[in-house]
Amino acid sequence: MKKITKKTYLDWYENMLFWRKFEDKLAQVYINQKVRGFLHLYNGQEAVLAGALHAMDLTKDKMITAYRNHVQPIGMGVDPKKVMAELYGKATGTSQGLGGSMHIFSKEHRFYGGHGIVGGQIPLGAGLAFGDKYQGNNAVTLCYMGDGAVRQGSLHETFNMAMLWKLPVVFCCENNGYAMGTSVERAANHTDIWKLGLGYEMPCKPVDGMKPEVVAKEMDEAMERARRGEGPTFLEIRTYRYRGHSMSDAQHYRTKEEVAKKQEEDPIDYVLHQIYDKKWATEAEIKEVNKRVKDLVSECEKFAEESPYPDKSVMYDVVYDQDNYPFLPHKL
Ligand SMILES: Cc1ncc(C[n+]2csc(CCOP(=O)(O)OP(=O)(O)O)c2C)c(N)n1
Ligand SMILES: [Mg+2]
Repeated sequence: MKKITKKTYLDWYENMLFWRKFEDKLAQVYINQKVRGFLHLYNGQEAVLAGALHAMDLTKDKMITAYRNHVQPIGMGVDPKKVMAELYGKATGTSQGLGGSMHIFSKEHRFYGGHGIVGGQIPLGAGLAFGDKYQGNNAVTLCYMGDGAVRQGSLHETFNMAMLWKLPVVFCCENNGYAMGTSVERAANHTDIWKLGLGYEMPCKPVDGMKPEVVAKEMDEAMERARRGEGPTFLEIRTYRYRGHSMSDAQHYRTKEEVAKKQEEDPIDYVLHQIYDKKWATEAEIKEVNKRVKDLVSECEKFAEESPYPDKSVMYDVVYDQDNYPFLPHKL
């Protein structure tokens, strides 16, 4: 695995803080109705992404996830200004403003969405891995899903084939405790989600998702296994989402005290403590980082605000179009 150094922690702090503040900004502009539709935020889960990115080979590995998908593409290298613009529905967005919150996508950065159907991305993730194996690319796909998605049939069908064909994929369940308002305890008679891998003899284990170095280590082992041709791994990464399922969630299913208790384990505070403990940065240096983060978030907001909406004419350019399937008169 790439070494975890002072620079890793400093980068983790800056990136995770940026993701957090980027999403806080989204929550704010959503309330002001600049961003519409659904909005599912990632606050609290940042260490899962930070650790995974450390283990990935960002020159060739792929990532796919569900609808809680704004910061992952940024981690993969997509310009955050374009992600913000996509959420605003602006022409400068990652999908020209036509995808919106749940559908961030960048083929160039090997980020394959952004999927609204719970569990829908699981077979697609295996498909990406199948493509890489078939073409001999030695790349690995990281396929995220929520604790709700693991109860979908698509996971089980995919696990079977992924093991049968030893596909280079890491299945990563981000167990944040809830699927909308349904807790893991209410959804199934066992709460050790990682054990679902046992039925397929897939290597599997639970992972502390609040510490990026723990995630990085487990993710690295899984990715290396896939790279050696030994097939998939299933990790249940235990984390927590601080905000509601989406912006319209009144959160009657949990108490404020529960959320506050979990926030005591905050992954960004944790990384900052490591930095201060080891004297890797002074308070003044951290203040500079905080300012950089704040400025970049403002830059993203300004870019999105000032960008134009897509021209109405593109509406018909992005629907399915095939010469011998002429039901719709496109390109009016
Ligand atoms: C097939 C399908 N069923 C139901 C829904 C409605 N729905 C949207 S999100 C969600 C909960 C999923 O929770 P989880 O997988 O734990 O992901 P999280 O939101 O916690 O990230 C449900 C039931 C859907 N989008 N797709
Ligand atoms: Mg969940």
